[in-house]
Amino acid sequence: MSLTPTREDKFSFGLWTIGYNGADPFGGPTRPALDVVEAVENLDRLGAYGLTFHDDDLFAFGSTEAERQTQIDRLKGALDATGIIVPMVTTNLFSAPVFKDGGFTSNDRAVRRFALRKVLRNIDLAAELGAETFVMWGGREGAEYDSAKDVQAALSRYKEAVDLLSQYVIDKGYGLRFAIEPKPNEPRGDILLPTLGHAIAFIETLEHPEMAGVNPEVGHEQMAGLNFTAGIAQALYQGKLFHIDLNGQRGIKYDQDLVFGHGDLQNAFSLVDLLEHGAPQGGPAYTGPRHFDYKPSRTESIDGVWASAAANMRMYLLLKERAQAFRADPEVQEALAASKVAELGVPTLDSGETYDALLADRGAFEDFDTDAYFGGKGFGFVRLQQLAVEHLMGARS
Ligand code: DIG
Ligand code: MN
Ligand code: MN
Repeated sequence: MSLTPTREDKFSFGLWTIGYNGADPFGGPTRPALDVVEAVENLDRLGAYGLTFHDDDLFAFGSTEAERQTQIDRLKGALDATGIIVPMVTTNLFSAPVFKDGGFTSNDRAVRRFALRKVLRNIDLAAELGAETFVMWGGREGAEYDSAKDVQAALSRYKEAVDLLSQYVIDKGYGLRFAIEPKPNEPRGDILLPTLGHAIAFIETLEHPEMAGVNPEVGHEQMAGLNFTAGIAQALYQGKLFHIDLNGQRGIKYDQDLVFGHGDLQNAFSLVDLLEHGAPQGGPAYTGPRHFDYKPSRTESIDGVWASAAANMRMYLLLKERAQAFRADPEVQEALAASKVAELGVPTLDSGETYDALLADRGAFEDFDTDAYFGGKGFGFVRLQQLAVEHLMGARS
């Protein structure tokens, strides 16, 4: 397997990631702004296939019509020249002061109407550029104080917004789907729809739930202490993994947005194994973009920025290679069988078996030997985990 990224790997990057200038709450920029044409040309050079962006990444909030169009035309020129595509577009409803209490769920109705107009316009641009996914990260939707936000009303307003935008996409005939991106906190003390579980539950309340899925980010679920791979498995189970934000996070702390795999490496390994081999028939469970939403560390020069972009893709390909070896290892297959992992896929009831039949089956209860599980019938999970870690470490091939 090659470790050189190709378009077929479907690696994409946010313009705001490689364009991150290093500014944080405790210090100003350490790097100059990155021009979109330079970004596209370098992503092409590194082997990526896509660029994503917020409207404000491409043209500053408050740009004139001419300034906005100039940037759009420059982006289009770079895309035409390189073949890089725009798989996803998203809207910045979190940076400008007007959004200080959010966009769709600001307590200020006029701000909510402005936010809807900003997104409607950005949907047109997304469709014009051929994007398939429209991400909505409600970074400012939330509160610091419980009494300041009627969460039930906020959910109603969020539903109202997504229902309107969905109807707009339907009426326009755009090939777009929405992907809600959860995050538990930061920048708000508590963000609405904090985990992918909350988001999936919310989607079921929409008028067009089939048009909405999730865009889970590794670090965001892990900021909440959750297992990202298990969450992705549920998103796949419910047919709602419309997009994914890959990065790294080292425990429950501020959103680090590290290079993919530079945080919880074992969970990154199991995630790649799931994405690449987790379909019921064993094939890829997810065929969408492998999108990196990370921040090149503030410490890096522009050379370090491109090295970090390459690192994301190399980490994914190395983990994909290790996952293939893991699955191909006869001892792993034997350990999986000993751990009864595939048996969980067997229905608990026989085909057509009723609860009456179960109640009549003495082997299921009256004659079932529970004592055998004391000191015996071990599952061998630790052996299986050791094999996985050894493959991850390259100690087995
Ligand atoms: C942060 O993780 C968010 C924003 O960067 C953006 O709105 C979204 C797109 O993936 N991720
Ligand atoms: Mn993040
Ligand atoms: Mn993200």
